[in-house]
Amino acid sequence: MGFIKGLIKGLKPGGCHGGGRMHVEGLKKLVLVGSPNVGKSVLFNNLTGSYVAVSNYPGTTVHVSRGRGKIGREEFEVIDTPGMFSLRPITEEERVARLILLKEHPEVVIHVTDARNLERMLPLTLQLIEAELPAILDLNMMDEAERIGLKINTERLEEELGIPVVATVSTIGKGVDLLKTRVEEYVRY
Ligand SMILES: Nc1nc2c(ncn2[C@@H]2O[C@H](COP(=O)(O)OP(=O)(O)OP(=O)(O)O)[C@@H](O)[C@H]2O)c(=O)[nH]1
Ligand SMILES: [Mg+2]
Repeated sequence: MGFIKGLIKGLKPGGCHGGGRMHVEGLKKLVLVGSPNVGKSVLFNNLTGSYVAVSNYPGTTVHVSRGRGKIGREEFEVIDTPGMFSLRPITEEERVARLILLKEHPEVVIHVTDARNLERMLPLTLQLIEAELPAILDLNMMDEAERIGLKINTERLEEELGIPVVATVSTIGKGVDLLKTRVEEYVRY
């Protein structure tokens, strides 16, 4: 997957479509990415307070939500991106999600997945790692996964991937505190 590094090198920072003008001054950025319908927006609402802005990404009709959320002692700008399957964009939504990842220099990228379909979702996790983005894997919808008898060994997955892996049920906030702790650790080291 060396092509991803090629993509990054080919992108000049701070170009005309960059998120530069949308920066909330001084705040580190936490970006949520993942396939459509996996719970990114529910998690976004869990992580952010009441101040949320929804705007079109410059030059597109794609909506991006930005909010602020405190994790540990630090406040982050939390960004909810449109659903993406791959860092190689096909749709406009994927193009926007990729631009946010590559141009806004997030401190943390949470890859939100549907734990029931992990196999289908792991390729994007691998692409994020390959692109050297600071990724955390969120196995969301664990309630549904457990209901159909799925068991996932998160420690083993962490070892194999070399990134933090956390299980959540975003709709009831389960696992979200642990996810925040992992973000805190990630940013600190
Ligand atoms: N059972 C269960 N449902 C969840 C969980 N997280 C999210 N959902 C539901 O899944 C659906 C999709 O959630 P969203 O947060 O809108 O998903 P999204 O990833 O933002 O989707 P897009 O914006 O289309 O990319 C909603 O009906 C949520 O209530 C979870 O952990 N468990
Ligand atoms: Mg959403």
